[in-house]
Amino acid sequence: MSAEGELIAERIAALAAVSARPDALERVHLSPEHAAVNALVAPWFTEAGLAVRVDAAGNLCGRIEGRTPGLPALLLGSHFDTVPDAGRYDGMLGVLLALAAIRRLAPEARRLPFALEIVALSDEEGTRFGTALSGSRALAGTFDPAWWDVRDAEGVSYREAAVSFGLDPARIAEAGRAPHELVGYLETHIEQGPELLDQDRPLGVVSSIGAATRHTVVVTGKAGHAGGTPWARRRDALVSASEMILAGEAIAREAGALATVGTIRAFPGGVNVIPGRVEFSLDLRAESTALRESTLARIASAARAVGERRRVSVEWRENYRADAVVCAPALRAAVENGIAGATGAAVPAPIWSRAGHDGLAIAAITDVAMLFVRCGNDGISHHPDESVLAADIDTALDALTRTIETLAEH
Ligand code: HGY
Ligand code: MN
Ligand code: MN
Ligand code: MN
Repeated sequence: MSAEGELIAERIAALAAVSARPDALERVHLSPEHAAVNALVAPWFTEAGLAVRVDAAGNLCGRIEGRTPGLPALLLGSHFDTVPDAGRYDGMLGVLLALAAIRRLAPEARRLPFALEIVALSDEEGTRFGTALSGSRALAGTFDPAWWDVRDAEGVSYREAAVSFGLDPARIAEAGRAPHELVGYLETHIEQGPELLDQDRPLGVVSSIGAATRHTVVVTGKAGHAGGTPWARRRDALVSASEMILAGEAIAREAGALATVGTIRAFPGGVNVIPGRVEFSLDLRAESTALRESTLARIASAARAVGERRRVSVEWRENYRADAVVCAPALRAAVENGIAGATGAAVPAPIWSRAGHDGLAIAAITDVAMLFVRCGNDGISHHPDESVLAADIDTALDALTRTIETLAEH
């Protein structure tokens, strides 16, 4: 592993140590850990030659000028926040690879036809408030003001968290970037799946970032005594929800989409009480927006049919929606050139990203592209066993640097 690779590994360990929990990696938007990570990394940005700032949304930003001051920037980066019990590479590796590439190119930045910017985005996951991509949405100028009043599990509102983080909610628009300020957004990210591992490839190019939607589904029946209520009189919200969830999985499998129920809560929650109400989350993804929509409609129809048969009501609350984003051909070609140069091999067929990424939001203001890094450990992610191969970090840095140089030549 190169000295740069070693430094990235050390910095991954330092970032992973900043967690809200002693037993697992967990770092959420506008938390003390988010502030601690921004404070930890800002000197790394400065040391690489970047002018550093925290934007009005709490994103850590850096910029180094190109051949003349004020040129549009190639934006690099990824996110710092995590899911609960996270791995240590999702998001963080992309920020550190972008930083290492900029550090390599800084001495010759004066010949680049664009500025280089890096952004360490927060709230890509939406773990704390359910407001996924809010950091990149602020950068894209599409921040949803309704988010200010969303509360976390402790009852703290996004607005209160922002103020205690030192932000002024009234100035969120200042985080917005205009299209003419950017030449593109290039994110390096672990694949979060087994495709590259199965193909025995260290790196991959992304064709598109898949469409996704997240809902809270509320099933309402009638609570009652677990013994005294005869079968014919039961309106059991949990059994009904279970039937809906299984139907949804079957529909998604058949459609080639991906459906996940990550959380479920049953009320009132007594072991000898028939659940009168259930709330479960549904995360649905597909390669295209059309397939996501048609699959969602089929799942909703199946849930309605179960509700009618079991005499329970079904309410859908959408929390998040992102239409599929096709990576820009010119940026994608530069990534393919970077991969070919770094690996000395033909570039593997592009992969559509099953995972969502900040490019879904940033595509609103500029072209996006992604460089994928192979995951080890059967491709597992959003889990402490998430891993990458040490050699792949070096190869990814080489490919990312070459990608930027390819863009500089055109
Ligand atoms: O959920 C996702 O796909 C991403 O990891 N936030
Ligand atoms: Mn993630
Ligand atoms: Mn991620
Ligand atoms: Mn991402």
